[in-house]
Amino acid sequence: MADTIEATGLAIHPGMLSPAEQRSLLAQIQMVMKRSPLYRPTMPRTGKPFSVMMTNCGTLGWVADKAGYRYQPRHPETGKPWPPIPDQLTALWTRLGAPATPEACLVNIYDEGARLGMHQDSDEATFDAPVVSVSLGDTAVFRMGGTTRRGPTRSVRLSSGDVVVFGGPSRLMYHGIDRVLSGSSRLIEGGGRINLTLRRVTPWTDAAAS
Ligand code: MD3
Ligand code: FE
Repeated sequence: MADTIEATGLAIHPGMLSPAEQRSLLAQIQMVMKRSPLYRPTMPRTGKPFSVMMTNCGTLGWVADKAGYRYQPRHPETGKPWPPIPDQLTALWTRLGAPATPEACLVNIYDEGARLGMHQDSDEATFDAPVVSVSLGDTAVFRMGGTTRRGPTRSVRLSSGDVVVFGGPSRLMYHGIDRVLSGSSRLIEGGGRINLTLRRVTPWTDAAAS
């Protein structure tokens, strides 16, 4: 059962993944990163580099470069298709009641000092499915606001094994990562944090029930 379920459609599941599940998921993601190397995205127009490194798995991956933000089926540097989403993550998506199957899994890598400014996720062609976030490694200070850029925000710590479902109105809330607490987890050799976000990018069709 989720620790926090709100009218906003947000559900926080602290420690949903056991240490063994975290280790097996980390091994799967390390294989993804071998096939699909991390790259450093840049801000549209300015070309300013992100402090977060990224890659993806799934049929579509989110990329950022001088031309803009978009989803595409291939890695921007290798030109190869993204590897498939590990079964453990697809099973988690289904277990959480999310629809159809996830199309994109964005892998965000935070080293000491990396952060992610407040933003809204709005590059998808549907907002009807939730975004599912899985945290591995060092604890992050996550900031969330409302559905407009201004207004009150609150801060929540996301630790290794925590799973958050952003559905309903919370799907369009502003959010960011203020900082990562280095040395807070021993999961990842050498430290750091990995965040996985599972998403639908395009609408799906429910199979008709007779
Ligand atoms: C709320 N990632 O990839 S996870 C992102 O920890 C992103 O790497 C952060 O924001 C990270 O876009 C935050 C929590 C999260 C992810 C996606 C969301 C919250 C969200 C999408 C919609 C609403
Ligand atoms: Fe986001």
